[in-house]
Amino acid sequence: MRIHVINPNTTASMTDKIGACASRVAAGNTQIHISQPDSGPVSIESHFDEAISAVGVLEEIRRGEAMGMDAYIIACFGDPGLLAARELTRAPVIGIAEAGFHLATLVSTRFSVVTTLQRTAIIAEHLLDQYGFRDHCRRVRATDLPVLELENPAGNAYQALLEECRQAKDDDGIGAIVLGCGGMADLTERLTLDLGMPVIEGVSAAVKLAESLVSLGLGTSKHGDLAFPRPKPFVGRFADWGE
Ligand code: 2AL
Repeated sequence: MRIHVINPNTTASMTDKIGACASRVAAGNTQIHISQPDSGPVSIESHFDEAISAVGVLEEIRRGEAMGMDAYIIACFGDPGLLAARELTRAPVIGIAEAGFHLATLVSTRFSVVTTLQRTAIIAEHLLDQYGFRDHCRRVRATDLPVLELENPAGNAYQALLEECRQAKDDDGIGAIVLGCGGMADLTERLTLDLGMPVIEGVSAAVKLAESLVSLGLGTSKHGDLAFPRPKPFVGRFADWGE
C-alpha cells in the first residue's frame, strides 16, 4: 500500500518531521511517500495561506495519481483543499484535522484542540462546524505560537504547548486533546506521558485511517459531488489542467 502524505506548506524540515511520524506508525507493508508543494507559503496560518497552499496540494494529488498512490493525507490542520482533492481521485483523501477529530470521539466523549495562533483556532472552529464535531469539542485553545516556532530547537514551544494542554485537562472537562498543527506530530508521545491522558495528532491518525479504508476497499465516492470535475478548458497558468 502506498500512502502519499502531503505537507501543504513549503518548510522542508516540517515535511521531513511529518514523514518520519507517518513512517513510524505505518504498517510493515505500507510505503509512505512524502512531499510538499513546489511553491507556496512556508507556513499556513490564515485563510490566504490556505487558499494558496490548496493549489499546491492539488498539484501534489495530480502527481500522486500519475504514480498510482493508494491514499492521500493532507497534513495541515486546516485540511486545505480537502474536498477539491477528493474530486481528483478515487483513492481516499484524509485531512489531519478530520482524522484527529474522528479518533478523539472514539476514545473520549469530549475533547479540546490545542493549536498555534488564535486566528488558526478560529479556522479550526469552522472545521468543527463543517464536519459536525461541534458538540464533541469543548474548546479550541491557541498557544500563540507561530507555526515555524515549532521548528526552532532553541525555542520553548514544547513548554508553551504543555502548559496549554494542562489547562485544557484541568479546566475543560475533557477526556482527550487533539493537537492542532502538523508540526506538533513529534511531540505527541511526550505530551501523552506528561499529561496522562490521550493526546491525538492527525498525521498518525490519518495514516491508520487511510490504511483501514484501503484494506476495506473503500475509496472516495464518485457518485455525487466528489465525482471527477467536469472536463473543460482552463486558461492562463492553469491551461494544462484543462481539456
Ligand atoms: C498548520 C499546520 O498544520 N501546518 C501549517 O503550516 N499550519 N495549521 C495550524 N493550525 O497551525
